[in-house]
Amino acid sequence: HEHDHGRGLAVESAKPEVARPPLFRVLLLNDDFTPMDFVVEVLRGFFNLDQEQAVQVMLHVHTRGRGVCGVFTREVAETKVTQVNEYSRAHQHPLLCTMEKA
Ligand code: TYC
Repeated sequence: HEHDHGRGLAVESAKPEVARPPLFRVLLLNDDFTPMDFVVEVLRGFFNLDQEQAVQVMLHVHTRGRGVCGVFTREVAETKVTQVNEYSRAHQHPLLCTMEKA
């Protein structure tokens, strides 16, 4: 049906409730060693933040200990965490990325 928008099997139902997926915050943790510029590059490259947003998040993490890079569905969040941690290790930085349920 053209108004079903692919939800399927609900064409003749009355106002079918549609489940929203659980969301997860992806976090960066502070450490004493990772260069600030590297953290900014990670935030720009993996989380699509512009320079100003990336510096703000990096400084928040630096001063508060942890900070949110973005909020995603489980699979996207897991992929971000893995890719950021692999990238940081490949560059020999101890930067840690993790996730928690929003
Ligand atoms: N604390 C680091 C420094 O002084 C910078 C830093 C910021 C490291 C954020 C990790 O998630 C981080 N060079």
